[in-house]
Amino acid sequence: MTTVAVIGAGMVGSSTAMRIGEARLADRIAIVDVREGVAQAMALDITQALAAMGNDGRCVAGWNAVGGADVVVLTAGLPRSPGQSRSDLLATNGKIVVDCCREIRRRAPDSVVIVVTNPLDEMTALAQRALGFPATRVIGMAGTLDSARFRAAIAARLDVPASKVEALTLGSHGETMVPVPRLSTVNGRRLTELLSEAEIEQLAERTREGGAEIVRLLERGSAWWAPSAAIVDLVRSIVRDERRVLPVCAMCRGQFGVRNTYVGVPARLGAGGVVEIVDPGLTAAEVAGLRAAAEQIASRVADLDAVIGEDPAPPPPPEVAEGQLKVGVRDLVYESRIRVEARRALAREGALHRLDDVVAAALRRAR
Ligand code: 2OP
Repeated sequence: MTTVAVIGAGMVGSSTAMRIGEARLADRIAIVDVREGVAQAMALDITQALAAMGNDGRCVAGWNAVGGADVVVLTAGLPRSPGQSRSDLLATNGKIVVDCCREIRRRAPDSVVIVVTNPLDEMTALAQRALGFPATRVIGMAGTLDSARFRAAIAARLDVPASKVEALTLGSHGETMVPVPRLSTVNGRRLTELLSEAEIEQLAERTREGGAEIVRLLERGSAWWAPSAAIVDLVRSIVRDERRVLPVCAMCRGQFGVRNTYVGVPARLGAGGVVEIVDPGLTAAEVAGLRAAAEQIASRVADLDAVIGEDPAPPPPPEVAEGQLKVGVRDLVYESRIRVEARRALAREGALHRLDDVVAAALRRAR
């Protein structure tokens, strides 16, 4: 029996729960909201909708229903208002994420957690610390959404079916997003052969601004149809152990030169979460974009302690469980700080190429 829990019964959460039911990805769907009546209403409405469709799936409300869930989708938090950036939500949503993670840790300790709450990259890093789960079991959903937006923009510009377009975005779910037009194709032809650099940059910018464009139009709330479709893509690969490579916010442990930081990268997703992070053959310039995104995320994560006002992390799990480097949870934040400070100092000296060595030496001294 497969249980998928969705935390947050707003538009993203409830449409995700409905899509999971429609796609028959779970025998049982749990839905939770701080507004208990709303979660109960959504559970009833979704169960009745599934019955209308001849589908035996059931949706149940409340934290009790989350017990033993295989996958938990965390959407709880405030959406952006017009004019707000995703990072304006850092403090408010950070507290909500930490509270929800306490419950998830207790009720679904073996689950794979997909974080959707904004600011996505920072909330994913925070959730991993608060959960104390191996980083392979905590990922953020952004890349499948941003790549779908890039794909839709390319399809509209060239007037071709979206199904004939392959598009990839990496980096953050924000201004340091890294659309990768070099690896984007239309009917098998490289996008870079079909449009000029300037035209591609316009599409990339529209993609970076894709969420904000909808927030402005809605005036209240943010997108849900594309986010929920993009979430379900991840849920499917996990519950069916499809091991597809999808762009997600995942913890890098040295891949692309990014150490112990969450950032959007291509990852193979299976039953236990991230099976491996995959290098699609990025150029030096694309890797530089990815690293710039990772550094910005790391510096914001380093600020989270002050925002949250308490240490949400449980005792560090033994890293051997992940077969990774011996680095404790606290070090993730500590290393981010060292990295940000070292980066500033080395940039002044024009010696950024020494960054990894300097950070590694500082960490050795600190331990
Ligand atoms: C979006 O980009 C809400 O961040 C989400 O639409």
